[in-house]
Amino acid sequence: MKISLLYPGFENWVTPPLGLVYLATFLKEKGFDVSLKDYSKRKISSLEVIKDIEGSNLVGVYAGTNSSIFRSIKISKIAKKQGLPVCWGGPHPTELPEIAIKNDFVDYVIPGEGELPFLSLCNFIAKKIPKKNLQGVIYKEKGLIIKTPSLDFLDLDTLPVPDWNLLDDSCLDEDLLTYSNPLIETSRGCNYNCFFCRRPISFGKKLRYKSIQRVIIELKNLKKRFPNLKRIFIIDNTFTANKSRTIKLLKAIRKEDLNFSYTCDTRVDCVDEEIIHELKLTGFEWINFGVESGSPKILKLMKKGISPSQIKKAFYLCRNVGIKTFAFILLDNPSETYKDLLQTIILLLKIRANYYRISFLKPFSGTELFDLTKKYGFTKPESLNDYIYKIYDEDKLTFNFSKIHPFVLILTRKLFDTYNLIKNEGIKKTIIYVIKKFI
Ligand code: B12
Ligand code: SF4
Repeated sequence: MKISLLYPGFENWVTPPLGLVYLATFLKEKGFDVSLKDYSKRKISSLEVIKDIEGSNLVGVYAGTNSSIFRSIKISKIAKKQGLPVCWGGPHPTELPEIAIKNDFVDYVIPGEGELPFLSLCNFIAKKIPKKNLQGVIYKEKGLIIKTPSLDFLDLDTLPVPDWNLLDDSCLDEDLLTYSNPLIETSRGCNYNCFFCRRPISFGKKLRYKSIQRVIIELKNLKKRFPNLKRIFIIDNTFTANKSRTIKLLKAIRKEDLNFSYTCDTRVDCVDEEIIHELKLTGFEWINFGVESGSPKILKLMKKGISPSQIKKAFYLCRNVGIKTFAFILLDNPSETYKDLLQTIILLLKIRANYYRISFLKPFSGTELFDLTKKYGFTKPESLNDYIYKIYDEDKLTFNFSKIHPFVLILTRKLFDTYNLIKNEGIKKTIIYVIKKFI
């Protein structure tokens, strides 16, 4: 039985599909013949897809939450035309399985963690189990949508080490070999409650860690597969959430001759002087923080659980040791006023991040934010077209939940985007100094 896993990617850049590498490795270990194709950095051609899925019994497609979904749709329609069953997984069907399954080019949907449910689907297609034994899979039958019982979250150490050799070489261009950030995951889940976030809903509120030994094996494997690799992006939701485990892991990494530089995501309240020092020693070049807002009122509304002083401290600690900082900010929050925006701008100037990424709030289904925005007339998307209109581009200001004029919000974003382009640190410092004088 042959399974094709297809990653739509983006037309202009490469991001390695870690989720599909996991699925492919897992199924291969279970004895299935699996191929993994990544269509990044090119237009999707029907001929290429048809060739790739030839002889397959099942096609699995990653479906994301932004414009790449159009590419997932295209791939799925091609596969369907070839008479093959199509299964969707990834962030979009995880959030809105009932919309994903409505598409006539999708036969099965697997929300959330994919390994065990996809195995059950493959076993069914291979006629090893009856349909009634499917688990964690949603499908259509006689016009009805059938939801099978969901499965418990996995113990990550039971998964095989991702086999990066399964990744189709066609996307491994210069970017990946020398510059881009292959991903590594050392934990899944998140035990925080930020009101806009689906992560704890999709992957569980309990943090599940891989053993330290296991993470080291994965890092060594990456080095073997991509010998010129320089940077690694650790995609855990909050890499430093458990201080003692993080420090043990960092010390273990330092014992190996890996010579990578690293980027991770974490929270400002999950770092202190000691952790930052350890991260620096291990080769961390960037830390991405969810700053979200400079207004205590908005931070409270978001249930972010952090304060402006914690934000300032975390950025100060990083700057002090020379780790670059990336600040994620969310604007257009319900009840956000000009005063809140000003507090945010002042905080952003004070923290002197190396990069600012301003997004406009988009309510994902199932979140507390989603319930709140119903009061503002926001409704759940009813169809894929509705979803695409409402959600797909976080950079667009589709709504106006705040009390701030859209022009001001867009201008704020544009100003920080422009600031990001300035390479000279001296010029940046002067700009911030001058602006601070005026406000
Ligand atoms: C790396 C990353 C990216 C990278 C690359 C994504 C990639 N190659 O997968 C880039 C930079 C492109 C990116 C962009 C965006 N991202 Co992003 N990204 C991540 C990040 C940090 C890691 C993704 C990852 O590898 N996870 C680990 C793997 C194992 O999980 P996974 O990919 O979800 O795969 C599992 C399941 O989803 C499932 N599965 C996946 N594919 C398939 C296919 C089939 C057939 C089946 C059965 C199952 C299945 O099985 C896998 C194993 O269990 C996550 C946060 C996180 N920690 O996961 C955010 C995250 C996925 N991104 C998010 C967002 C919002 C975006 C953007 C919309 C941002 C923007 N402003 O444009 C875009 C949209 C991209 C897209 N196509 O969806 C959100 C999604 C929110 C949601 N809807 O739930 C997340 C959860 C971050 C967050 N906390 O909000 N992202
Ligand atoms: S934003 Fe980050 S810390 Fe907050 S719930 Fe989501 S993953 Fe967890």
